[in-house]
Amino acid sequence: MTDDKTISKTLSFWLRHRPDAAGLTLEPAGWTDTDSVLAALAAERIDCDWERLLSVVEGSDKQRFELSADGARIRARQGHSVEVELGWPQTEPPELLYHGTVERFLAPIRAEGLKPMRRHHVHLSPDEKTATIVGARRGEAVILTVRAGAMAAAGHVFFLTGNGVWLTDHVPAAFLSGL
Ligand code: HQG
Repeated sequence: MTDDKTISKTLSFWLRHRPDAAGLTLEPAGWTDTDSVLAALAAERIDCDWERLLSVVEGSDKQRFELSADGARIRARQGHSVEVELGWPQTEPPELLYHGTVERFLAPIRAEGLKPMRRHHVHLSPDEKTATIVGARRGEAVILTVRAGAMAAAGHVFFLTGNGVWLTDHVPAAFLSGL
């Protein structure tokens, strides 16, 4: 049986980056038809019926996916490289947010701040523990502290996703400590 991680990775790839690879079309807010996703999984010989999909969505450690109330549509909550307007509310950030990265990125971050790289936004964590998990995906985590309150006072805007990730366009190095 296909494991949950394979299903989750396949969904992330299609719903964030390459809907065309599965013959899917995303609506402006990133939604697509759940039945089409199930059909695309079947076409890839990935063993996943509706119950399984629901359990992958609900069991996702980071709550990466969201189903519409009637289950007819599904989307990724964030992390897209395709153009989507997710509509997360602009939210006043706490005084401090955190970003987990690794040593080898510190020199460019010092020079140009945090950039979205291949995503639409810079992703920030509400606490150091979460940032450590994010950074550790790439090696030994280095935690940068973001003076989010000061950024907001300077006119930067923040969005809060349904699964607690803070998004912003760019964090200038002047608002970072730990570099
Ligand atoms: C780094 C995962 C060079 C940045 C995670 C990071 C998170 C720079 C990498 C979510 C830079 C981008 C987001 C600059 C930033 N020069 N490197 N100027 N500015 N970077 O994956 O924050 O599994 O796009 O430090 O758990 O690591 O996808 O962002 O190391 O929640 O659901 O460039 O993705 O969630 O990497 O992770 P990413 P991230 P999912």
